[in-house]
Amino acid sequence: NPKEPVGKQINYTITGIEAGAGEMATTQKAMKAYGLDKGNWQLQTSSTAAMLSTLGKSIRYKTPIVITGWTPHWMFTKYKLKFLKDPKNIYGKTEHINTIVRKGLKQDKPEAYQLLNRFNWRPKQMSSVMLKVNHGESPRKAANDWIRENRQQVDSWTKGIKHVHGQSIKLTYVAWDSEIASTNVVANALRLLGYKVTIQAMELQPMWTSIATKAADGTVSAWLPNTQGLYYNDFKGRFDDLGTNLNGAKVGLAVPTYMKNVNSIEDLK
Ligand code: PBE
Repeated sequence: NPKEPVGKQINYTITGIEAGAGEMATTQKAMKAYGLDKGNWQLQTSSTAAMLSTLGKSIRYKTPIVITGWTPHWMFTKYKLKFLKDPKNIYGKTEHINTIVRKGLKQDKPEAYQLLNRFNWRPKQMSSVMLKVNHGESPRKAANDWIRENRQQVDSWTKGIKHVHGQSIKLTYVAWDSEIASTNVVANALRLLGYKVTIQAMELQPMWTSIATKAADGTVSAWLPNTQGLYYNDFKGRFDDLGTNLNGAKVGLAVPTYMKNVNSIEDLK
């Protein structure tokens, strides 16, 4: 019944993603801050794929839905979505994605370290790789195509770095579209230097652990300062932060634009 309050229409449910995602922790915090925890609101844990499929169905039938959204992601190009205003600034205005490597990498694999240190690109570029993968291209091929089309930029990452011959290196990531794109691009750039690269997808907590315990060499997947801030602080001192590889990411609750009366998280109460 479209005349009912939006909460009632959607069973007071925020459609979430994987339990371990940084955004899920931030959303729990937001629900407290906005008093949604005291009503009957709940954050539904599922998977990104399930969230996107539920979102797709809602859009098809123009029914209301509140999701944990983020960008860069094709959900914002494929669908007309808006982030809900967050006057208490729980999610932060923008996020950046950092490159995090294990202690000792600089000494052990200085060539890889240097490339990882230089790697950076822009949201539009990340989106273009994501879109190709979403249209069915293999991540490795989409990354290679992007590298071929952006040779100058990639050269600026590899310039002057000595080639290695089959040294191995391992990157870890979580299989979100953004991270599939960035990890494959960096993996292929490392391959240009002669590295034998392994990329391994895992959940977020094991990903941070893999760097801290030196089971992996690095990741380009750290959404900060808010989204994965908990992990960053927990593992502080057990990794090297090589700084930002992408600026202008954003995380927050999002709804389809046809939900005209819902513009702020406060409108959910
Ligand atoms: N995300 C997408 C991740 C980072 C990339 C926002 C779902 C998270 O840690 O929540």
